[in-house]
Amino acid sequence: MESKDNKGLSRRALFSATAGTAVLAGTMGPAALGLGAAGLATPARAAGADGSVAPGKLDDYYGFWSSGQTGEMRILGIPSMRELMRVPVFNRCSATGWGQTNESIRIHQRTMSEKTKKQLAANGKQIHDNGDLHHVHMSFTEGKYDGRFLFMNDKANTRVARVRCDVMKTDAILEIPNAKGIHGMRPQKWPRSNYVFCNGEDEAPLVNDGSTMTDVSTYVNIFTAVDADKWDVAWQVKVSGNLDNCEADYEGKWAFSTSYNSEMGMTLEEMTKSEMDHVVVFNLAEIEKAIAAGQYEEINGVKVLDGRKEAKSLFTRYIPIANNPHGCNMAPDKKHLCVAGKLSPTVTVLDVTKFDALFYDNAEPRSAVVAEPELGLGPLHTAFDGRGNAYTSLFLDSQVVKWNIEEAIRAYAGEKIDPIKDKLDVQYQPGHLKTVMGETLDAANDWLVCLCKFSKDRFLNVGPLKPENDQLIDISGDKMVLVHDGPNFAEPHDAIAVAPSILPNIRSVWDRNDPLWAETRKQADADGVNIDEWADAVIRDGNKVRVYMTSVAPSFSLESFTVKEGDEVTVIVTNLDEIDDLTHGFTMGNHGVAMEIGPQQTSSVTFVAANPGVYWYYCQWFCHALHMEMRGRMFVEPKEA
Ligand code: K7E
Ligand code: CUA
Ligand code: CA
Repeated sequence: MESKDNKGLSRRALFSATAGTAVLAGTMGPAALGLGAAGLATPARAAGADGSVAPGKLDDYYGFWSSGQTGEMRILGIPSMRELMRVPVFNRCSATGWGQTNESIRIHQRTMSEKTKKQLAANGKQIHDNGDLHHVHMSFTEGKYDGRFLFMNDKANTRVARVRCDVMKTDAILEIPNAKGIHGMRPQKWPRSNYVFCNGEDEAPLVNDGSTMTDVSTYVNIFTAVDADKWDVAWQVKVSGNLDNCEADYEGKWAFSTSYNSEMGMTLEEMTKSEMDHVVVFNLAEIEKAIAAGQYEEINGVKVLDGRKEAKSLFTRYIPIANNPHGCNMAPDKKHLCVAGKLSPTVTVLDVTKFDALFYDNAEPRSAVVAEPELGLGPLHTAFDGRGNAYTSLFLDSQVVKWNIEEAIRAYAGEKIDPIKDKLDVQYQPGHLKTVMGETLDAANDWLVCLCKFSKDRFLNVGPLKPENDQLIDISGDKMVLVHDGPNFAEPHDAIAVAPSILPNIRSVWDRNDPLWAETRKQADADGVNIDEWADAVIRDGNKVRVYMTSVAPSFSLESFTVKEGDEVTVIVTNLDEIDDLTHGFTMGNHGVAMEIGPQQTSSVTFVAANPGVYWYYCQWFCHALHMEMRGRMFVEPKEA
């Protein structure tokens, strides 16, 4: 192993000369702007009246966007709506190697079931590299965002994931057993996010072994509570009907889910047959009591309770709601749950302080309804400001309607009063909408983002597949004012907006001992390679070869290495640069291999070298004036005949 340090030479020789090379070298990151890791405190309001943010100015808020069927999380600035970062989660990322590096594959596989492994292996794959990421929510402490984690669901492959806010990288994925199609997902709000609640949307036989499709009486839907710290399933509850969106309260007593298929129908006609569907209320204390007392059935290693109607348990109550309801959103008044009707023009307001009576006094389920304003066609989701107002998206009317919760309650009680304050046309057909911090006790009164499923005519035509449209609405005054259109690729599904003061500890450089590559480090230790300094090593272990190299701009510590045809090659790269934004990459030419190595990060990737010859590897993240020269050769020797 040789040891050298070319850091001083390269930086003096190539960075100091002109500002031009500094830009090329990527030093115009946060460091150059005078913002260290702790430099992102709440800025003085940056935006102009129209939401514009001048060049060089920072946004007032972080926006965390789910991307639907793209499977990643995105970070936008609010109000500029500039896209700041993409965080791969359930997708395969060409730039970062997410879904290909050993570190990311371990995260994918840690909770993978044998069935999934078999399915993947049959298709020559190690992981699911697609996902349908509908919802992203931050962890809470006492009803407020705490800046620790972001949680998100994968409807496509029945998973949830966790992103660590200090580095904005996915650090855990959980495949949920028994349930099918995780859709609604919410972290607990009080006392903190000990649980992440997950709705299984799709009905299936609980023992899904191919014995029947037609006997629908064997079909069940499952509500799951994930232990957010241990990243395991805490418990599950079987329910009647399916589960769509979910929400948590501000007292730590309840979780709620909407169901559009109380009919347990298998066709569209059957699923929309009833006038009424329902909201399920989950009683957390009763569920935890039964789990602690061992009154559960164990299915696929998970503790499962029966909360179906016929079980007449204290785990659940079913509140009838018209008609194929969708969003359920808890107001920051800690008291009111707003359930959007979708096929009904109403939002049903439930007073959660009346829920004890449903469980313990046999109260009529609809006795918890305190308002049901008629708002317009296709209500999907509701957001809140800090002044008692609610904002509901109307999918069919293509509008946002602003209404006052207290006035809706008074109107329901018989007073002649119109709770609707304003309606605004949006373009077009909105799904989710979010106010700043609006799903917390810190709900703000400045901006609303409305995530429209269609952008019809708002942008240049780009072919049969069109962008969708995130619209920014100023809600500071009495009237809502549309200030910005933001085209977005599939799909601006849901979003949250978070003040930078919640996230003071975002790192700019990795900790060398980050747990994300602990296993890789263990292997390096076993191989006697010190990956914390300029080093290289080629370790042969049968037909497995581990190639260690470090990098300092603009060099890899290995200019070439040799393996044999058919070897399984693992390349482990450690980026020793300590400078903000100095990310290197490793791409192996003609091998479908590429990964990101951030400053002080270790990444590794494994592939089989199937064809003899010379192959160049190179750094694919622009890092230096000599970035193009940051490359080396792999020689694959032919197998001896
Ligand atoms: Cu409304 Cu998947 Cu959030 Cu769609 S759910 S809109
Ligand atoms: Cu290192 Cu580009
Ligand atoms: Ca229905």
